Amino acid sequence: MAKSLFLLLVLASIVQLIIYHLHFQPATDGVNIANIFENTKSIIASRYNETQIYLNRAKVKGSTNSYIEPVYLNDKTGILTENVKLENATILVLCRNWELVDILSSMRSLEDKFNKDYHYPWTFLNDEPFEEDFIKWTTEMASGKTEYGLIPPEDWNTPDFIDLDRYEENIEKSIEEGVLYGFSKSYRNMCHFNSGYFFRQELVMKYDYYFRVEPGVQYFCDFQMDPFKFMRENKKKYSFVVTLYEYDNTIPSLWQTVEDFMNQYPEYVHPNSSLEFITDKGPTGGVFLDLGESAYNLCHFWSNFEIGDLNFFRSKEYLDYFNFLSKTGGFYYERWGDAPVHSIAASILLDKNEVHHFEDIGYNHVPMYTFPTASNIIKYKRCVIPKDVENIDTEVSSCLPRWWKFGSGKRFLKENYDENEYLLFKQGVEKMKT
Ligand SMILES: Nc1nc2c(ncn2[C@@H]2O[C@H](COP(=O)(O)OP(=O)(O)OP(=O)(O)O)[C@@H](O)[C@H]2O)c(=O)[nH]1
Ligand SMILES: [Mg+2]
Repeated sequence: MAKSLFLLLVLASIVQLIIYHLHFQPATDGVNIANIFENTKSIIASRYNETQIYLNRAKVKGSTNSYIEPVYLNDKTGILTENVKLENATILVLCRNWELVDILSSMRSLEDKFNKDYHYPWTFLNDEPFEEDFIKWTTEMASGKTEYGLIPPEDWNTPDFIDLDRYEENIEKSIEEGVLYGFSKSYRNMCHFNSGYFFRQELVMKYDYYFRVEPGVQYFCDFQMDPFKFMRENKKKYSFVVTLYEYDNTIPSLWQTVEDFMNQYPEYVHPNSSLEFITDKGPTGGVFLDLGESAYNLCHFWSNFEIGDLNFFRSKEYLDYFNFLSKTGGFYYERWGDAPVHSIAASILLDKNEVHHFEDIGYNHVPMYTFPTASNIIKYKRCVIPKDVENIDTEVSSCLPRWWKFGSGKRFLKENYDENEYLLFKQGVEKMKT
């Protein structure tokens, strides 16, 4: 048995030697095996480099479902590091206890796409005390600390000077005319609060910047940057993702009130304001729209997404503006929304360059979607966009073309390219020149 096994092994070795010999015969037809080997080695090495680049990118992205420790982005190297300075900012939510599931969904989306790398604190405000369950689950979902504030009744309730008969009349009229949320008193309180009080709530006073988040919203792309830092470094005071036309039956006398305000305080209108953005009624992209009677073209920034400088809202200019508007009672005798109120303020009181359009975040608040369309941005920011949805930015109802024309123009926030590929490209261009 042992003998035949030995013979078998000897035979196998001989066969192996023959195969080896045949296979590695020096090439006679001009093919150099050593060269092929060297080439293969260099291809493998370059693939390895690509893999490294890819892995570095993957690290920067910090995939949500990976087990990478939550760490911060370092702008200079693009490599994740824990040495990053946070801004004095909070993510701000106004909502009701029954909106828990929808706010958890918004939180999860924003944590995954942005805050898991930064751990900014969340601040929750409510006109009623938050329930234990609400506090428990939102605290679990947040990667930063959470704070819960009860809005004082004087900041929330309908002001005493409002004539209740006139108020009731408008509620009835709004119902008859089908004004959006025209039936709701709490909606009016909410709009009044969001126009004049959110920025001076006790829990919010310590912050310089806020990021407004509403229940049931979604963010589609990885941020890969700190928008608060962007705001501070670039001296931005207000930012938006969607801009569209307001329903004019919610604000019949708003623009006249704004004109009265501007007449009383002409010095408040910024010399480089975006006034044209909100008053131009010309066609954009060949589209003609009937934009109502007043000089206001109804363009506003959709305020369910906002990142802003709280000190702008706390400024004398803004407070004078808000008080001027509030004392006319228009929040109640009509149904003024906080979106046109904020937008008109940002458009007249600020330098147009202090207002920023974040174009590559990707966002949905029912019923609108906005998302980047350039394939490289979608790829590098790992955007996942629902199928068969319209991008509001290219719809007739978007004011974005007006913003590009009359606001601070189109800007790219972050170049999404691989530095090595870019260097090769530049070298190629140089070569072609010589
Ligand atoms: N605490 C509290 N929050 C409210 C109240 N009404 C609205 N909110 C919040 O204020 C924000 C705006 O209200 P929404 O009802 O979303 O208004 P909207 O975005 O114009 O309308 P939707 O299309 O319904 O989302 C959201 O964050 C709400 O959760 C209220 O009565 N109390
Ligand atoms: Mg909403």
